[in-house]
Amino acid sequence: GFKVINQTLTSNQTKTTTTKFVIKKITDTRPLSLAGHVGFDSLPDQLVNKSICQGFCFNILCIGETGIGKSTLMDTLFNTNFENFESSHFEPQVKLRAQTYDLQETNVRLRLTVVNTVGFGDQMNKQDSYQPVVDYIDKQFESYLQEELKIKRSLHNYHDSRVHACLYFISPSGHSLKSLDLVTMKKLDSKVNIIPVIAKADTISKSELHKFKIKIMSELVSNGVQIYQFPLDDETVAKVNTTMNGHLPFAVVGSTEEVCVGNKMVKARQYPWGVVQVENEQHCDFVKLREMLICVNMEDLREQTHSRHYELYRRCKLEEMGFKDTDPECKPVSLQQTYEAKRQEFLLELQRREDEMRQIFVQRVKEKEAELKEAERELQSRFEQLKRRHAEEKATLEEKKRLFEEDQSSFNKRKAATQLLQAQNMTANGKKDKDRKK
Ligand SMILES: Nc1nc2c(ncn2[C@@H]2O[C@H](COP(=O)(O)OP(=O)(O)OP(=O)(O)O)[C@@H](O)[C@H]2O)c(=O)[nH]1
Ligand SMILES: [Mg+2]
Repeated sequence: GFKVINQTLTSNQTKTTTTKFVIKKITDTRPLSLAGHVGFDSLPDQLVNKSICQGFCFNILCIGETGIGKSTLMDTLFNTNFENFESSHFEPQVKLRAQTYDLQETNVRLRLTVVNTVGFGDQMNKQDSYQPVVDYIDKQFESYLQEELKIKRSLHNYHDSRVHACLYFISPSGHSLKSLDLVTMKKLDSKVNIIPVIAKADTISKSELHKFKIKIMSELVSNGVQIYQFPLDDETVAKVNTTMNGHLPFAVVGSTEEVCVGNKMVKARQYPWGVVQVENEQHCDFVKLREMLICVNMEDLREQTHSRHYELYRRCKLEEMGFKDTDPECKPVSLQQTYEAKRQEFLLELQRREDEMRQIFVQRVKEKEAELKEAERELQSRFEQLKRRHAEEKATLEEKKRLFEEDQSSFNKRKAATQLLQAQNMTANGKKDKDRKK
């Protein structure tokens, strides 16, 4: 089982062509015939039984203006009465309302979640009307991813809330798509399987409807909006799916009212001029939608959601977190390696920060020390100055004291001299008087 593969390699440096032989071992698998019945041909049945046992889950998101017929269509599609709340036209923001129901048809259980937009298209500023829808879809992906990333996962009984199909209700204007429709669908086409439907198709004439469908499809194409295409890989449904892809967007009519047509009660809308039968393919595409959405492609919608839309979300999210399958040189790296590298990076960063903080601390201490020294120096110099001034003042005072004492002593001397003089004068005068008396 060896095979020689002739490979031609172009060397970059020499720009010459060299030929190299690679010997590759081909995996040894050979067809063998069985001598008798073994039993693994029951594997598909085992799978079916297991799935029936587990039950199924399907989530539909209905996007459309208030009162465009979302709830009526859901009731008509599933032949039941879901809880319906009429929305007001005065919601300040677009919201989403999700309700989950357990349905059963023969022995198949289906957990169905219907999510409706509330107040879509009602605000004056419709710039961010798509955002709550995007957020809702992402949030469901995120919950699933978080469950997947858990150590103890319980995906087998996890209630998968990811949106499998998005019915986008186009208003039957017969004119063209609104910019809100295009912007919203463009924002969602990589996140969800979009199935556009023309709502209340009984309000538009046959010829107008035909032109309207063509116009919508060409607008979607020219704006690069990718809507869900019914798959062609399964031969058993390829033919019907091809035909149905050509009928998009489906023009639908919803009604829970029953009208007697012939001798049968049928779902219909009754008008003064006639009856629109919901399940009559001459009247609208309701049956086509039900057939495609529920009977033929429900599993593909579920699968596409997981393998395309969720996969994209997961990839972007993990890349955002820094995980990659290959390094810059295109060599494969494992999760473990990325984790180790990240850990190392984190530790280095921690070390760097610690060093930085330590340096800052040392710097601060130095600064404080210098500040204190400066203050001490200032105090010292003030003290010296005061001491000097004190000494100077003392000297001046002492000088003054000395001068004063000098003054005092010279005064005293003069005083004594005067007193002496006075005394001498007095004695001299007394002698003269005595002499005169004599
Ligand atoms: N002509 C016509 N009217 C319809 C159709 N489907 C629903 N309606 C009517 O439109 C009105 C609103 O229908 P709903 O199904 O409540 O619309 P909605 O989109 O769920 O409305 P909100 O949930 O309040 O936003 C009702 O009076 C329905 O009878 C339809 O296919 N054609
Ligand atoms: Mg409703």
